[in-house]
Amino acid sequence: MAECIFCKIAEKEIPSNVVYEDEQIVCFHDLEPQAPVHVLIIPKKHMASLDEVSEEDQALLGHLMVKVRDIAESLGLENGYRLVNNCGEDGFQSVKHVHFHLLGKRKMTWPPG
Ligand code: IU
Repeated sequence: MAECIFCKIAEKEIPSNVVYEDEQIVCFHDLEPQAPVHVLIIPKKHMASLDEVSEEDQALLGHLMVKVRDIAESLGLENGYRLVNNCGEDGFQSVKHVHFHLLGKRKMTWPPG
């Protein structure tokens, strides 16, 4: 999608600090980290939010989920982590391209803000 900043990151039109990449997904460091480790995991395919995915995205999103453990391990998160998806206005989603925040290396609290 031409104006999507995360599509541009996925296509390397905008530089990012990439942690993991394969043919379907990219993981890169968040520009404004909210924890000692804070990366974003995105599908390369543009999808605006989890509210707008379709059945044909099932394998891609399943692939992304299965890779979370490997990415967390590569970042030294053996003590646990939090995986977050903000969806829509009430979910505080600011970038309209599906992304999962992977946060770690600090003790999280609940409920989230
Ligand atoms: P949100 O779930 O849409 O609210 O989070 C978007 C995140 O994307 C947020 O943590 C930003 O710091 C992050 N981000 C980034 O890492 N690089 C960018 O170019 C932009 C946002 I725009």
